[in-house]
Amino acid sequence: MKNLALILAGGRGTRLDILSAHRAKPSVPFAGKFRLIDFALSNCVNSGIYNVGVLTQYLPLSLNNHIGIGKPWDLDRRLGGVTILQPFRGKPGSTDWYQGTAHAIYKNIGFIKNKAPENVIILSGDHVYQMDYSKMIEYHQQRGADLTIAAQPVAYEDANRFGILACDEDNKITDFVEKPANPPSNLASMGIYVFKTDILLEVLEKYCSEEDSDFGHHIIPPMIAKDSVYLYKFADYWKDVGTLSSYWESSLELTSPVPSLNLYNKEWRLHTRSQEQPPVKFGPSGSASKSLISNGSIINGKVINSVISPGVYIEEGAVVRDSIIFNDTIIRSNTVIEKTIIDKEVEIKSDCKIGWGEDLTSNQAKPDLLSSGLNVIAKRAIIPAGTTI
Ligand code: ADQ
Ligand code: ADP
Repeated sequence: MKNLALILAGGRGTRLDILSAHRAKPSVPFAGKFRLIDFALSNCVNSGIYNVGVLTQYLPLSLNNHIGIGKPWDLDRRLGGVTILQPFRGKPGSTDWYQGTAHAIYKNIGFIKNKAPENVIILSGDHVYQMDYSKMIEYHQQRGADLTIAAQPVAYEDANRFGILACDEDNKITDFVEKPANPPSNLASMGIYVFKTDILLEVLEKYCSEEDSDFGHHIIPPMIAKDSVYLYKFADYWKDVGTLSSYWESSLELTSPVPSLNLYNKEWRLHTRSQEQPPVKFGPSGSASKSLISNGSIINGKVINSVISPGVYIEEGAVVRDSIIFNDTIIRSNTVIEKTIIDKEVEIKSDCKIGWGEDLTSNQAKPDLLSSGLNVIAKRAIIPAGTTI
């Protein structure tokens, strides 16, 4: 076999707050009918990589249900298949639990050896982008690289949440520092790695311990000194939706006339598991503008600049603006929702005003949670009639 993709889908997405409180971050819904991991899985099949392992750890139930045997992505073992790789025993803190990204791969050396690929491509399950991995692999092989890292410039103010690298004129990486407090540049690793398989196995054996081991801290820096590590520049749209505000912004960006991410590209389809649902239905006073509305929804109120998942019901007189609503949520009559993310199966009763309460924008105590000015309502919450939040 030529290439094996391993998708890291286990980290705890704490900065996505209550959206990832009961599900792993890669299974957080996105763009109405998709989940974050659909991007990595679809990129794999669209790049001709049909052998995929998904490494799970934290709250894998929702993710396991979603991936199943991989049929929506054509990964149902006709050409290869998707394998869900779980830690062997399930208690946080036990030695079987994956300790870090490299440790998670290290624990699956047997799986890699068994598949015997030429290259292993390591991906994150929570990034939003469309990328042809086959081009990166081709580049990696042309260079004869041991490791190739995809990278692109990020906003300077965000650079401290990424691995930052430097390279020579030949694109050989000369320096790498994981999440530096004072980033020397804004050229960020996308956390997408192509390894020559024998080198990967060698460095895992050498640098991984039973302690926390991850690529950014323990594998890449020593490799740069010794092995041939190359940079692959990726210029197209890519987002690590690490915070609630970046999640909200990248979701609503999809409602703009020509978004940077094209979900309608027939050459690069985004696949997902979805239920059969009837068409979207608008009542006599129902309307939607600049919005994504998913199947199975009934809109009797007004939706403006919002993303609506399948099965949402919005009653007459209700207004939803600049918001994201997940599956099967009900918004009762005359309720007004602004700048709010509402999880699944929530019911907001009549005459509520959500997003109208006290402005916590200036609260810096929990900057990721409160300074965004966003409201988030947890799965299955019921908000009583007349509430203002
Ligand atoms: P982060 O994304 O912050 O930075 P990390 O939290 O280690 O790095 O997670 C990488 C991915 O692996 C995430 O998708 C996470 O959910 C998953 N993951 C983490 N631990 C795991 C485990 N034990 N088992 C399975 N999956 C696990 C990384 C790089 C940076 C780079 C950014 C780009 O370390 O150098 O800049 O990605 O987003
Ligand atoms: P999400 O909110 O991300 O969509 P899901 O509904 O996909 O989450 O994930 C929860 C799934 O797990 C549901 O199919 C639910 O029926 C199932 N589930 C939840 N809790 C349990 C449980 N304790 N035992 C078995 N299945 C469960």
